[in-house]
Amino acid sequence: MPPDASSRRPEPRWHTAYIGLGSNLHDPAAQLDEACRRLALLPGVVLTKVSSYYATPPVGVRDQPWFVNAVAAIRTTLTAEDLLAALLHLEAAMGRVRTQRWGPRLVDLDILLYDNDVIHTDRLQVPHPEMASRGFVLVPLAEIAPEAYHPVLHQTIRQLLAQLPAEAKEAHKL
Ligand code: A4P
Ligand code: MG
Repeated sequence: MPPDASSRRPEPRWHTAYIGLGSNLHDPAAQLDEACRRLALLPGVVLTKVSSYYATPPVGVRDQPWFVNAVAAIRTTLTAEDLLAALLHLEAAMGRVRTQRWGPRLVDLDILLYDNDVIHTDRLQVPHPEMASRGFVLVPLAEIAPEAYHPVLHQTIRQLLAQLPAEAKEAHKL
């Protein structure tokens, strides 16, 4: 019997998300290569774009090596919560051990934007609360998605980057 419309599974909904990637230990650029490779293999995730890699001075804890940062654009059928769980799993699989907050890290994957959603739960805040003040996020994000929209500040990434003080924008393309 042919399946009628009512018995078909609903089509999965596709969402657009931007993931911030950072590393400052053990060949950071190679860590980002590996993180992107693994991101593209996640079920329900299509990696659509990756920015250039940028060398950036450490923000927060200053006494640590420079970072390499990038931003990836994905299309995904995962909910934001499931995407976070997948990213935390990916970080752990790559050997990240959480020590000091804002301290050195093998790989850090943050959900910057998820559609135009605003999410505040115990585990997840989207848009990422610090993104608008961070050149290491806005510079690579503006490279691949200048017209992406910040649903809390109601500005595009291009506008947010234009307002950032010059000293917060230091980022050198690798
Ligand atoms: N969490 C909440 N919202 C999110 C989100 N949107 N995306 C929760 C990802 N995670 C989110 O994260 C702690 C918890 O945050 C997660 O378990 C999740 O439930 P974490 O990665 O273990 O902690 P962390 O990274 O040490 O702290 P935090 O506050 O996330 O640090 P940031 O903001 O990631 O900053 N300087 C340069 N130049 N480049 C960098 O990449 N990164 C940091 C870390 C500091 N300085 C840097 C850089
Ligand atoms: Mg993080």
